[in-house]
Amino acid sequence: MKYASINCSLFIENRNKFKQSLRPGAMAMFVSNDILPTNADGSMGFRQNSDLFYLSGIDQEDIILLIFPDVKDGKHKEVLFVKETSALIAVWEGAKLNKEQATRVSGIEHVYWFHEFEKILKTLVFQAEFIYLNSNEHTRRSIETETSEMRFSKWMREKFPLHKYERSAPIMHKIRAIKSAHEVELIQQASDITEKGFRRLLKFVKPGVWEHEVEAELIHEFIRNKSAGFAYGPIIASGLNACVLHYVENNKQCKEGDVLLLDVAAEYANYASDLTRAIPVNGKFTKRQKEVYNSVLSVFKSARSMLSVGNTFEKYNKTVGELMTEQLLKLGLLKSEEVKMQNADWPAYKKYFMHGTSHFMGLDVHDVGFFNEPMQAGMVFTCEPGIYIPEENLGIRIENDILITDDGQMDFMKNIPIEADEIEDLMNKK
Ligand SMILES: [Mn+2]
Repeated sequence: MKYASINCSLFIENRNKFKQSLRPGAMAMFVSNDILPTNADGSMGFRQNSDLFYLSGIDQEDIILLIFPDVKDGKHKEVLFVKETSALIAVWEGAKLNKEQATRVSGIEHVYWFHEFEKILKTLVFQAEFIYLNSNEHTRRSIETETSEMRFSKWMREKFPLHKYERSAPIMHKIRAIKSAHEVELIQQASDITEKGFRRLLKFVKPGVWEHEVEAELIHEFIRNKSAGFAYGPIIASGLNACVLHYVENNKQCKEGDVLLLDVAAEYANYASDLTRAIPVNGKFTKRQKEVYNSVLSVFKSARSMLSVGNTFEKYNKTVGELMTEQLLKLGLLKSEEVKMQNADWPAYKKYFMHGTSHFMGLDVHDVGFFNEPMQAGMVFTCEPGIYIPEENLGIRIENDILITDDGQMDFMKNIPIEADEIEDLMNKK
């Protein structure tokens, strides 16, 4: 891991939040993600299961976390199973955590080797009335392969078919949606690394550079600042490419007169940040580009101020849509007739702004949380309106990450240049 070690009080606190929602007599288990194979003896990079990381801080494979608050022996209230490290593993892969280190990272006293799991489980499981297992309940998940969670869940149900099984995911979604001060700090660190990358680009981008060269500048800046890399697949889209919402090829040349859309951000300690900016390739927006830019910026600023305690997504999305409609009328992209005749289920503005304005953000860039509940202090959302005009080779989106506080909101990206003039000035500074 490249990040500085995290105080285990974060994970102790997180486990306490989780335990409060368990039914009496319940045992819960969480497993680490698999390392997925590619070809021959290759594998994909490891990314920890976000819930397991949230509850333990352990960032390696072959881990099981067992939580059993009402256990009779008192000693096994929290147990961690970690992959047994050895001299051989140390030589080939680098040492894995030993038991003492696993305790230091997680704050969990009782640590066993992974291969001892079944033996210990058998001594505990028949005391448990309920067994909580985890699964990915993200509404936009798309999973073709059997995850370690699904495999584990099958195995448990086969071995212990008469227990009552419960889902951990709804509890995880509820507690992870509210970020603690410690998590806010980590997200701020990710955002600050993103800022460094963006400022580096302002000096780098000019007509003739390639989108992939821009990507290379960013990854260099991110990794040298102890990020593991991009928090999500970077979108570096010049001109018309910006109108492809999930453009990830990043292989075209940036041309004189184009606007370059950058949806690029660093992760830090598994926490995401999520930034979008649009900059003029030659350092100066045309009058029209600036008009569109300022329209998006004005919607962004109003939308950001509406991310506040008690607001609902239904109201928020409706108001953002109205603000966007106003701007599109002003830009001559919509006609008032069209707006009057519009279908309430697919309002006219959707032609130019077809995606949502906000999503939860945290350990996952599209983090877990419930959109049908009112906004609460501690929630972190992106704010990302955009206008896409393929006939003008122009797509502009502006996105910052916002923490809802008791008395308003805090913008993690308040230091990242956002005004058109400031961006132009920085691009033209020698
Ligand atoms: Mn986003």
